[in-house]
Amino acid sequence: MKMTWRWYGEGNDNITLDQIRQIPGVSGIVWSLHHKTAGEVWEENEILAEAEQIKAKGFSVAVVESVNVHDDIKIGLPSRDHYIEIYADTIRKLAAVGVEVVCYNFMPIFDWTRTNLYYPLPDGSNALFYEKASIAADPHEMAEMIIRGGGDFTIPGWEPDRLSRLDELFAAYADVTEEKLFDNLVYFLQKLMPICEECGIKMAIHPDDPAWPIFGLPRIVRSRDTIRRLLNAVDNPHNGLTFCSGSLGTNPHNDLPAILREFKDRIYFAHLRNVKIFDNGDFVEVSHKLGDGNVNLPELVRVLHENGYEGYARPDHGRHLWGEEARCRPGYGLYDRAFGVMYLLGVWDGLENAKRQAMQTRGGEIRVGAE
Ligand code: DNO
Repeated sequence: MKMTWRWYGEGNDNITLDQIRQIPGVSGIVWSLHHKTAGEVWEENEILAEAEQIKAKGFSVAVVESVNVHDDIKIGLPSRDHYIEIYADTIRKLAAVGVEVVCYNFMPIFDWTRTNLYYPLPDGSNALFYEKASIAADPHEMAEMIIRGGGDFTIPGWEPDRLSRLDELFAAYADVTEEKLFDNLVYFLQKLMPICEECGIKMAIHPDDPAWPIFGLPRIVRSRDTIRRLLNAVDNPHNGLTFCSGSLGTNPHNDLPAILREFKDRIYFAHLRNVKIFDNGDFVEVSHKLGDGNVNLPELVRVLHENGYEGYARPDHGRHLWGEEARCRPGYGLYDRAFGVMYLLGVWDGLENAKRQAMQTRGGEIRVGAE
């Protein structure tokens, strides 16, 4: 398992690469050109400049999160082929600087959705929260809340310019059923696969967050069955998954260890975090520690270890600690994510030690047996 850290780029993140270097075990930066809107061309020199800056601090640039997919592709409009060509062009350019995995999502209009970005936790910290009842309300209101909550930073998937066209977008998606959205995703992936094969990029779709339809919009990557359907429909190793315990874990019926086992050969990136689900289905993001939420992270790390996981992982979101919410991106503060890294690597290192010891013991037994 290669540990990574999501960084939004110089001037676009309150955390610096020098700070990240001091978190033990982080070998890669998960990056993107965050100023690009979906469907925009990524220029070679921009990609190179970002990658060079990250590499100069000793990090790998192997994972990009995200290259956003244009709505015309998701809706299935005739213009989609044009946008798929642009996407393919970006993929080729990314491969040239050492990118191996592209994390993306296929959620209509919104990316991850929360109703409160600073929900107070009993320990005095605060975190992202989702309240089912307030989602029934006007999406405009929620969009404004999230944009406001981002403070000086724009939040990927919640860019003000896209959201000013919210009504237009909802109208465009009016006929996009779950089936249509699925077919459009398959169409997109089938077009991309030859390019991915040629340049070695793995596409790793991010599950829908939360793992159910919202505002009447379909969501199609939300459970073991829906993931299986997608991976089978485009049965190519370059069509893979970002396993996100925080997204899939919002639905307590999702058996996370079973998902890790079943798709072990197609998981290239893992977002490992915890959520606490309330009795009414609302949920809040909590620390990585066992017992603080509903996700059993030590068990997930154990299954990854048992799978021989060699892909990338990151601690994903964290709570905002010690007042850092005044300056950090919602969900992307420094402290809780750094704790997350150490927690996850602690479990992993323990498993590695146990494996080594077991091998030594077995080696001893074999020697003794041979005497
Ligand atoms: C949330 C992230 C998602 C993810 C996208 C991938 O913090 O995990 O926004 O980056 O869904 O396209």
